[in-house]
Amino acid sequence: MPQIVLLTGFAPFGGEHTNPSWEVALQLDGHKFNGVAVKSMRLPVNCRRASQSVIDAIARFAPAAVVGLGQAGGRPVLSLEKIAINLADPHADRERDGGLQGKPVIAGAPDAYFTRLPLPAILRALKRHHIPAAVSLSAGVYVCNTVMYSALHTLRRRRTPAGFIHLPYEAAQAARHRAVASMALATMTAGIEIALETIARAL
Ligand code: PCA
Repeated sequence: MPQIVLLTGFAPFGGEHTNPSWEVALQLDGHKFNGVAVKSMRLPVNCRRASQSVIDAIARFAPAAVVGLGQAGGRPVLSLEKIAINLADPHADRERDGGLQGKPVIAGAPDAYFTRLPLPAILRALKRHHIPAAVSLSAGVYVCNTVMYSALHTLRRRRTPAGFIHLPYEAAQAARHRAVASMALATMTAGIEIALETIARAL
């Protein structure tokens, strides 16, 4: 079986008509990086179901790497997530104090995992190509963090590279909000291609 990298994106949520994470993942589906083919998958915006989908996909495809993408509306740059925590609040998108009602993503599992993506190399490559990006120390407590945590926990013994990158709103979304950060979809797609190239080279 050829090696694959599992690339996940999400359905639209919070009143949006699109989610840049799925737009980008869909564009890259089937692309090959260093002989590793991208398998893109759209996840529901639901902690329990998204977590189960990722765990099932890892069992089914035995990917060489897992890269999750998600929308972080309002963030100005590509956010390379450093940490996933064992806390999920299914209402975090609607509540100002998201996290207070949180429950473990996986009961009895460790409090947190660090990403296993080569963030310094990815950040260097993105900067070289003039794509705005930064390391982020919180993926939140909602579905994105849940997916990142589930992948890292599932793959903990295999040491498979896995991690998560949050994307800003795409420009067309931001046009419907008032003064909010955004990025062109083409720039985000180019950034994720560079990240995948860097990950595939390190496999
Ligand atoms: N972003 C949300 C969930 C789905 C998405 O694209 C998050 O940051 O958790």
